[in-house]
Amino acid sequence: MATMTKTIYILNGPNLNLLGQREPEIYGSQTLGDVQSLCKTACESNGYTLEFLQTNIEGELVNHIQEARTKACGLIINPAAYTHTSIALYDALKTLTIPIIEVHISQPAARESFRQVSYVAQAATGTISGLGVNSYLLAITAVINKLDNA
Ligand code: CA2
Repeated sequence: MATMTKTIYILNGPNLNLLGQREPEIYGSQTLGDVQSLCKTACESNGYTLEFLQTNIEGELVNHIQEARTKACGLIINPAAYTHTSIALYDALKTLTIPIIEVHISQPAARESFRQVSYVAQAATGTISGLGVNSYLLAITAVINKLDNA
């Protein structure tokens, strides 16, 4: 039997490289580097490898999602503003058969009207939002539970 890859992809969209540097009242004071370290520890302590990426470019997110088709056993994505606009991300995510968890640091449902639609949610297995950077750790638990109970 082929061995299943044990790599979890975490993709981050535009402006998340600024995490911890602006709007701490909405997004907290931890940096994306801090989030990456927390996620690495959470994955490795459960026997998984982490691939953690950020890009401001929509097409690069599409490329990473396509890469995940063969290289990942689960995908976690914070698409940032592309959540609310991107049919390209929706189409790419629909080609995956692995668990997909959409994460948000804030709670878009409690924010502006333009954040009330998520194209990504329509392709995701589940969504975790509003829990600060802990949303990422809960998403890792969700992916691992899905895989271990499959
Ligand atoms: O709450 C989230 O995680 C969001 O995905 C963040 C996006 C927003 O467009 C989504 O509606 C919800 C914005 C990311 C911007 O990141 C910044 C980080 C620090 C300072 C300024 C922006």
